[in-house]
Amino acid sequence: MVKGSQKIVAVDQGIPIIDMSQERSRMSMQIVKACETLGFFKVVNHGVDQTIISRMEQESINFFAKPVHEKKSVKSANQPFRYGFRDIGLNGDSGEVEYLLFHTNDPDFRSKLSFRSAVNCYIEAVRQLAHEILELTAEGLGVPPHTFSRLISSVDSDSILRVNHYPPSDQIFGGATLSDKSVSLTRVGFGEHTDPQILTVLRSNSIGGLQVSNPDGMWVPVSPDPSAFCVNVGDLLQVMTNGRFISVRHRALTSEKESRLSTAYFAGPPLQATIGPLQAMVTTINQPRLYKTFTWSEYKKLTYSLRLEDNRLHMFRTC
Ligand code: GA4
Repeated sequence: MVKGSQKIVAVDQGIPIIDMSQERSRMSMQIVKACETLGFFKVVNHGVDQTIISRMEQESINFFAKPVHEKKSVKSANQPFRYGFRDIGLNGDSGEVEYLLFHTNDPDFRSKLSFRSAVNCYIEAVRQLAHEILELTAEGLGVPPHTFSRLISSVDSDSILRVNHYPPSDQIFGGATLSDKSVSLTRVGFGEHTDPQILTVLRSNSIGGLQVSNPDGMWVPVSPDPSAFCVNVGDLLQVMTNGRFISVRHRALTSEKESRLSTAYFAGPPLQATIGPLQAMVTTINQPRLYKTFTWSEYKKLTYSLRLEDNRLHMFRTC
């Protein structure tokens, strides 16, 4: 069941929606503001072809409907990248979720997927969207346009695709009828955490469950909108902006009666990329340097040595 006393506020309270068909300078200002205040926003009129999205969704539904032994046969030589059921990460975290997790440029794993063509088209579309958002972000901050986007467009960028299926909670209970109607069947599908990469672009079906933590520490449920993408700041973007942007904590709860399906693209840099606060974001008096410089490989290693909800960023603080 859902633990903790953190309060839940109204759906979508304070969640910015950014219309990507509007004028560029307005968009870039809105993106920067959203990244500074919440670290999370929705984009609409994003230009990603609906056929690509629908194909990806239908193929994912078909995949998760397969018998368990078939799903389990989708493996990668690389341990965390595979089909997974309940287990999250390497240190004992779990949730009411089954998922597919893979590097976006791992041809070996993708070749094992029956729906690789839908996946390839989807990855290309969301990669372009993430690229565009990062260029707008740079423009809004007044730094060179490719500052962030170059990190994710390199051929060896370490980006990940995750397809999550959250079965309805009444299925988790095995269909048993609970006589006490006041018992909530809501369960944690994916526990609270921040994303370690630069930026995440997520889409879900029409079932809600995603919640983000606002600056007052309250959970804000995000209303599902299959025609929008949700975007959140990851740890590396918080570091590069010297703490100006917020790598937002978020979690996913299961719905009582319906399956939730979400697809997240985690835009990451090459393993050897050096990450640290941008010079333009540091001034000796007002914005002293908050983080040390590290490689993505070092940060990723640390990430996998910790638990899901752990705060990894403070280990790289300068003070
Ligand atoms: C959270 C964001 C992505 O889903 C992910 C997750 C990864 C995993 O599931 O293997 C992690 C988690 C995520 C952060 C802490 C570690 C690693 C599970 C976990 C306990 C793929 C990622 O990059 O980091």
